Amino acid sequence: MISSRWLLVLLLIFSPIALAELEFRDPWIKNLPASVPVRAGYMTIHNPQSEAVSIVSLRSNAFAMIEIHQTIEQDGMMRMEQVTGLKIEPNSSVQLEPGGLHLMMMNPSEPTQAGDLLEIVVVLDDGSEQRVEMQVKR
Ligand SMILES: [Cu+2]
Repeated sequence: MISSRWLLVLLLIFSPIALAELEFRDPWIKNLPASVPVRAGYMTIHNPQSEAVSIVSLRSNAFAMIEIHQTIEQDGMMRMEQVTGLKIEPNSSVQLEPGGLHLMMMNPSEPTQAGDLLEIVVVLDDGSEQRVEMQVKR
């Protein structure tokens, strides 16, 4: 007979996790020379759940700061604007790609090289965190 303590452990292991889980597809960072203090990061973020999820912040040991930016055209000039709270609707995806939304990754702690795998932490609006490995590409 299973003791109630073991039953509790089994329930904890097999119960569905209520926290938000996003899927991060093809996360990569465009490499730049060491003299350039920022990198841009791209990926497709998919929310497979039935409720919207927002990314409230990002951090990494590999960068001093990470922001979400949107590239916009204004009066024929391209410029970037910070996005606070990137919302991903239920059962849909948001594309971070060159010329559009991107991660602005500032002041790498070490020079980056093509092939590097750099981990970032994505903080969601329910307080949960997800780790994402991003590959540096040329
Ligand atoms: Cu930017």
